[in-house]
Amino acid sequence: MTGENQSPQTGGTIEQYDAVIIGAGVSGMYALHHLREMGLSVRVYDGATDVGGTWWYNRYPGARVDGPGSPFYGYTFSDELMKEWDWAETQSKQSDVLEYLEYVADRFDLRRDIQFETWVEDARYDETTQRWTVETSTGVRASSQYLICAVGALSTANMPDIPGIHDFAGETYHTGRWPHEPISFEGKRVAVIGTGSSGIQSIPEIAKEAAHVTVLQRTAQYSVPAGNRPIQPDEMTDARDNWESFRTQMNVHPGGFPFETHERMALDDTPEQRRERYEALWQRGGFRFFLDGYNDVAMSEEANASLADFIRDKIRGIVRDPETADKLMPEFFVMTKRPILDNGYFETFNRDNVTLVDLREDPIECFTATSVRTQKGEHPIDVLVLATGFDAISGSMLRLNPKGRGGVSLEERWSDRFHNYLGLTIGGFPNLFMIHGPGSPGVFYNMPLGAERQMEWIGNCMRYLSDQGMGAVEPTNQSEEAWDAEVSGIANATLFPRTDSWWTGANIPGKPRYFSAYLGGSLYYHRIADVAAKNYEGFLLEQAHRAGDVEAS
Ligand code: N01
Repeated sequence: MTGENQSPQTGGTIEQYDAVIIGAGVSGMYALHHLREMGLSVRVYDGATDVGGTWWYNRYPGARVDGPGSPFYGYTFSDELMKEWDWAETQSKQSDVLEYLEYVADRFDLRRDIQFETWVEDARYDETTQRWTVETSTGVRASSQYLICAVGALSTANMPDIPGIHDFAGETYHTGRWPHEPISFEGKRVAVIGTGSSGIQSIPEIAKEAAHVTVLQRTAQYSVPAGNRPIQPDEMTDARDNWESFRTQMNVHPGGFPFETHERMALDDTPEQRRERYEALWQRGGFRFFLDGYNDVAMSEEANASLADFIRDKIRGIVRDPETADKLMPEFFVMTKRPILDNGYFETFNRDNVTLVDLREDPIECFTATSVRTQKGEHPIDVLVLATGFDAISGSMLRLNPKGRGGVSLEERWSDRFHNYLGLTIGGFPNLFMIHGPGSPGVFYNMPLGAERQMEWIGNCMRYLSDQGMGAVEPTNQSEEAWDAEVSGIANATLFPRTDSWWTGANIPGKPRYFSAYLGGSLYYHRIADVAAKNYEGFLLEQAHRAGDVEAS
């Protein structure tokens, strides 16, 4: 169904679609392709000028894939796409990933159904029509039976509220909102706040150019060498020739990658064996340092300590000044903040033009027009880089703040907890689906593959509703509670919830603090398939008020 109607309230026109998708990043692009293939009319809105989402925004120096990388960070839905695209490096740089996504947009003619530079300002559900109405920044209004929120798990920038920060008269950039024109650090004094992935990727690059870099660190981090290297032509050939088998492996692997799994436990090995194993993995580098080590590191304090000690020793071995090395010692359970991959981060502290300030012993007091003032001194700066992360996982849903049944806002519904079922749906918000939202594996899974698999489930659910003559679907409170217990039960068996991190929401003041991601890996996809096989167990289905809303093929 597609077309235009008059709005009964305002008299303005409302475009009519089967589905509206918010976000044209990795998830939204696939959602569009998939729903179009189903024969639905679809419109995508995105505030950016082009596709890419997180890869469009995060252009800071040194931005690269910082998980298990290419050629398996990408879409799997098209064999042709896999055959056509050559990845250059294992840890693809931001511009390469963006180029890939632009190619996908061209290849599947996605842009014709995407309206860019259009921010969705409001989304409301109408119980009588069983449809969503969205209002946008350009004045365009649209009505659709389904609302797909592909708003990104790491999209809403966290702007720190530090006294005087707005008085700072120099240049200020957030890594997640990096300008599109080149930024020169030549001859400038730069302060970087934040030592998560974005800070740790960007600091070595900025230090190569700037006159001086002051790193303002609140929490020292574990980071391992990214091990980035060119992908050899025979590796691409192998990936293509064996694509079917790789894809099968990806679908069963807990993180969505074609790697062997193992049952090895750190506490079964001697300290010498453990060191040997860690050393070999360190030399290879990359995210598999964490995946291929031992299975009990995220569960047992003792196993965790063996890995943490190994990395701390590595830092001591790299950083020449012992006082600086001390400040760089991480103290939390390794892996319970997002593991970080770097390209010479610790080595950067051996440069003459880099100073580390440990904010735990020397906190920021304020910014002035020309400096950042800490308790122990003043640091004159020309540029401030905020690598302060995101209101992650739930933040972009809350920024959208859709209004569901009875006009209840998501902000109200999620005031205490991110209530959801299967990480896909929210009670009181019929026909709204999330991709990579709370309650799903999200950032703990290969994100393009996860988006494809969630979207396939959503498409099947829509098809089921249409076949059954149903107009709306939403979860019951009981199914949300049971899902919450399942998600928390899995997380609480690990060390993850015991550390303050963006995974637990602890980086955002006032945010409900708990671990909301599903840590059961590929088990998740069995769980959601099982619910579908049981005729959408745990959901309330409502008869269509009006026939023919969806004509799924
Ligand atoms: O954000 P973060 P990020 N005063 O939240 C500090 C993904 N990613 O953008 O740890 C002082 O990890 C904060 O300190 P603390 C990746 O999954 C992907 O770096 O809260 N400091 C922390 O050091 C990653 O994990 C890619 O004590 C303040 C830092 O800022 C996720 O995005 C690239 C502060 C924030 O670290 C987020 O990474 C980059 C304050 N007021 C990131 N507020 C690619 O794949 C915050 N901090 C390309």
